[in-house]
Amino acid sequence: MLMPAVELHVHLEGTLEPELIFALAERNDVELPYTDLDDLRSRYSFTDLQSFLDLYYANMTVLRTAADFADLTNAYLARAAEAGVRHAEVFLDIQAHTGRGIPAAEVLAGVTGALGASEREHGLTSGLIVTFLRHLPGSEALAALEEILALDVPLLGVGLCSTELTSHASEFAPAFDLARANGLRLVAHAGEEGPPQNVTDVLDILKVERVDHGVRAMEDPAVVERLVRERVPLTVCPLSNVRLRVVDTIADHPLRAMLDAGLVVTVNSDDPAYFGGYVDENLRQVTEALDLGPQELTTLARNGVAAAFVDDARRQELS
Ligand code: ES4
Ligand code: ZN
Repeated sequence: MLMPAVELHVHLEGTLEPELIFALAERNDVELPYTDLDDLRSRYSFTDLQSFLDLYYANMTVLRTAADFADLTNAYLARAAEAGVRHAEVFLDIQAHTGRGIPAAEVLAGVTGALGASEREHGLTSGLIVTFLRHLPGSEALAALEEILALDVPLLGVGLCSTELTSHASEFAPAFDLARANGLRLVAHAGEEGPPQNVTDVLDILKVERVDHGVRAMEDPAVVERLVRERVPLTVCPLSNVRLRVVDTIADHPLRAMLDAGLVVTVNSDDPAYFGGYVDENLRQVTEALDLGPQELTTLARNGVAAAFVDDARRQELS
């Protein structure tokens, strides 16, 4: 199968597999509220985004040291390499860790150490995008970015995730303005559970260069027309959308309609440890359910390369 060479929408904490949760709990003496692996796995059934986020944040308590974050990152990189990924841009919810007392420097030492060795150790290039949590105040996003910038670690960009339903994008404009002033690349989740207007807002107010998910943009032809005209990439995550009930089944996924509309869509895994598969499995399932052919698969691969935040030389290599 034609595999896309890049992954642009994956939350590092969403790659935390049940086995690693138990191993890290043991290493760090963290008491888990699950009797065993099967008990934990039985909870991976979600009714909406929030029901997933509750478990996702709870499981992060096992991540405590730089070594834990390095192990998590290396496990993802190894699995991505296996899927044929040659360039990955990974999200990190830094506030979910600093908020429970883990210093940003500890988290970032583990993550950036592993990412910095990704080419040598796993054969893929990578970049880090720190994602602000939309359920927390915009002032905390700004403070988090100020703290990270002072640490002077390698950083590709910033993003925005968590629930779209309880805040306005404008709250995060100061953080995104500071990121832009520091030459960082900008992305945001929008149009996942929220309406098409949220997609317009992150483009106009936060000036993002890519939209994460964006599937609900399909409800507004004017928004679709703009995204096509401006060639704004949308990082779509099919299995995530099914598991979080954004769409009913994989066969109902709008990916083919999005391609047919001329949108610059890519296929990604989001939180693969929770949603039933890494990027290869996402692609396999949409290919089968939507009967995608070589033309669509080539377009998806090309879109990924075009949407990646890489220099011209690397883009050429990935093409
Ligand atoms: C997320 Cl699927 C999804 N949507 C929004 N925020 C997130 N954080 C982690 N996964
Ligand atoms: Zn996401």
